Amino acid sequence: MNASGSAIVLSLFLGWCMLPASSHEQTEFGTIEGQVRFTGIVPPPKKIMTNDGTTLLHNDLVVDPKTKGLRHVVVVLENAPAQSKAKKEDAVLVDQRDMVFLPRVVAIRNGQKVRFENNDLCNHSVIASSTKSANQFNIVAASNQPYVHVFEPQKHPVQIGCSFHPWMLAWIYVVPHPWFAVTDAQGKFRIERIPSGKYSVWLRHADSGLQERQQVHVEAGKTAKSKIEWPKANDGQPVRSK
Ligand SMILES: [Cu+2]
Repeated sequence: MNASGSAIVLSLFLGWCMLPASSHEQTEFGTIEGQVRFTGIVPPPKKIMTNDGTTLLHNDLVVDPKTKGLRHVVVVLENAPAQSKAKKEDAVLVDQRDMVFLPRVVAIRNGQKVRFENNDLCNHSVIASSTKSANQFNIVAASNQPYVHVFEPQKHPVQIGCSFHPWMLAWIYVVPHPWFAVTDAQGKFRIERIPSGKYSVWLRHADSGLQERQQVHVEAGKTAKSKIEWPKANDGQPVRSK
């Protein structure tokens, strides 16, 4: 092969290397990322006396003091088309530990299992409250006896409680597609591989009742940015969503 032949081969090779890993995907999918901030005055935490005399501190609003990012906001593409049930994804753990549910807020896809564990030394129970009968149960959760449940999708979160300890609370959002996220400790979220289109994004914070809808245009290969600021907690009175 002469020098020009080598150059052509080399340029073809480089051209191939520089192609995006999946150019097809980049023409159809986009991303939404953003941050939810609570800029109002965060109320002081509630003191909860447990049965054995220890004190728990709880705040409905978990706000990062540096960024004011609000944790536990569930972000769902409200009008995205329903997808078939998730099959091989691992079960999501909702633990009962140190007299609280951990994590307090969970979002799962239709068909994804939830595994409830009790890692305390005392008995707990798990009460799932919902208007849908498939999402209702009430079981005693003894230590080291996990309970697995598959929830049906519903618009509002399933409320999880414990009959022995009224302060124990968690929320499970069951979404009929994979386009959702829960904000992290800085209030940030990111939803990837969204088919391009216009969406209504529903952001909800179950413990306070704070919520907002945003219209977002997802363009192929691009990242749409979403910024949310909530200046006050429902007239100063956090309200639990039903
Ligand atoms: Cu309990």
